[in-house]
Amino acid sequence: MPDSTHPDRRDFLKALAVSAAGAALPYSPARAAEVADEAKAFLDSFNAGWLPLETASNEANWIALTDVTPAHTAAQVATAQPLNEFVGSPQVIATVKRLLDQKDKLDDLTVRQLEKVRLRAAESPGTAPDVVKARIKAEADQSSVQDSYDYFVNKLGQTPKKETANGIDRVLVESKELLERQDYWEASKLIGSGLRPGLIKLRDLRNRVARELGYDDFFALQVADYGMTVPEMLAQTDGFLNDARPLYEHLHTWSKYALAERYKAKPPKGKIPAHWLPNRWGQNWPGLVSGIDMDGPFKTRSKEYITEQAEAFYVSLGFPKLPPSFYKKSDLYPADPKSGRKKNSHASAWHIDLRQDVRSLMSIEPDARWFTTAHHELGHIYYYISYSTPKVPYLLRAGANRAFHEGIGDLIGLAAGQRPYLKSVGLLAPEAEKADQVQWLLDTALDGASIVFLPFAAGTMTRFEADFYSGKIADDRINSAWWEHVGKYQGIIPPTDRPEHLCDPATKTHINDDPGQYYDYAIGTVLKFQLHDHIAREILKDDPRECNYFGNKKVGDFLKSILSLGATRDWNAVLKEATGQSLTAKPMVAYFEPLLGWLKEQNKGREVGWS
Ligand code: X8Z
Ligand code: ZN
Repeated sequence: MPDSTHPDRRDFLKALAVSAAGAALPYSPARAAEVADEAKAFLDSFNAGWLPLETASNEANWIALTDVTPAHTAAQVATAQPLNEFVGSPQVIATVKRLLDQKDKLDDLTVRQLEKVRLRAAESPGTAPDVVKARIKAEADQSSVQDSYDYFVNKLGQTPKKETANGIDRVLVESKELLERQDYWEASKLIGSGLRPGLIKLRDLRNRVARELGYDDFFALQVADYGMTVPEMLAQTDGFLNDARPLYEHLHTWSKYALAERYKAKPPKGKIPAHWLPNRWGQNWPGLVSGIDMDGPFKTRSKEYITEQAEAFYVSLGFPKLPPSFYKKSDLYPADPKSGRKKNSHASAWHIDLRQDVRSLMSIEPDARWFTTAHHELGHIYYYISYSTPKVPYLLRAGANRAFHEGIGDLIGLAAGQRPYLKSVGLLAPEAEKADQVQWLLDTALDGASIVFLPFAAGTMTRFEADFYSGKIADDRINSAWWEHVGKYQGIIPPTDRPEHLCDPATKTHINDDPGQYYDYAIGTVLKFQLHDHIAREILKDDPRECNYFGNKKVGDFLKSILSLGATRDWNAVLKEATGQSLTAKPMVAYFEPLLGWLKEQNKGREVGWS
């Protein structure tokens, strides 16, 4: 196992200690070339020390999430410790600061790398070693509690029934019985109370870490990766919410009536009860449009088909086939219940060595949701592959920003969800083929990363985490603050009281193990429609609502031109050069324009909204 006392790394830290003090490399403003040389030498040695530690830590994390055991969690902690000591060493912090203070003497690529080192150091500042150590342990413990959790459904008068996350999700999509729905919804929330103490502890440790290098709080540190402040980020996400609000309110009202019919119940006044909706958090509402059954065609497909067909889409655009190691090393299917193995149930993509070792963790079953998710994950994987070239320094092997990383796979998911393509591969049921375009748009607006998703991503999640880390939410108000956000942004209420010990926000994976970053998905959603609009109109010369990327190498070249840059360029510039525009929700709103008119007609005489 690598550790920071390895002789090479010791030398590196010693040399830095001297240079940070300014003794070994005296600085004179006139000697810009010397500053550049020093920066280069620093980055070379940093990479040499960091990469093996990063790779070992990624590998240990992978094992800990795909096979949750106390030994694997302990190994995860043991491997993260030397990595964090190295990247956050006080000498690294001092040297990076001194070099960035002279950034006018450095080229853009060097500055960008140094900024990444600074952000990475800020996650584990060696100036507060005990806090960093405590954080590593608390992060690993929280993940292990989450990932080893067994869901149980409690039905009145019956012994509790063990259920998988996939099983709960299926009932929430398919069941028409409100009592059963409530049992399953409540089962999905039972995990929260056990995660509450760990989450509070993590909030405090994450904040203490972030404040060490001068960030207001942990949320501000995460936002800093965009080169933005928290108020700037919130202004941006609020802007998306405003743009989507009229359509969301109409979808909310329409869905309320459609669901009431489905459950043979009266449409509720105002907000929608959470257990009525076909997703644990109400983040997407699939399966509401009659005549559009997206799951049907998958009933005759194998689970292997899902990833292979997603790969085929990328390959048709000119991307390479996935390396054989992807299939060998990934963990794509639910764990065999007989094996007793526990694994994280959320999908993720991994770049283990920042070179060719790419993997995905999923629990694929052959259905529409996993089909979309597989396209999303392969978007991350093809991003990794595209920027793993000598042109992109290891420190910049990342998305133009994190939202680009999230948006690319969703873009291909949106393309693979267009009817001409689905028909060509036999995934379009005859009834869905005949459906009006407006019905198809309705399904798209309700499902996936789209209109219904934005109030959750840009509203509930983003605002809750901003408030949680800034200290606006007292410890005895966590659950009530969560539901205030859900009510305000999504127009959803819990079926019954949700007392404080329950901790419903902790039922969302990202709150525990991907914190302070959910706006990535909101921005990724907006970006997806912007890129899609450009591809359809400018490259395919086709209608954005009924087009087909499959097999189009020009589309592939366009995407590769973005992906292969990694984080070597400013994301605003990349977007502007690619689409001619800064980030804007206009193409998304325009995409659904025919739907808004139709919904207004449908909702005539109904009270729209929930305030
Ligand atoms: O977490 C994900 C991906 C992995 S990055 C599956 N998504 C968000 C979620 O599930 O909440 C994709 C859409 C939003
Ligand atoms: Zn993702």
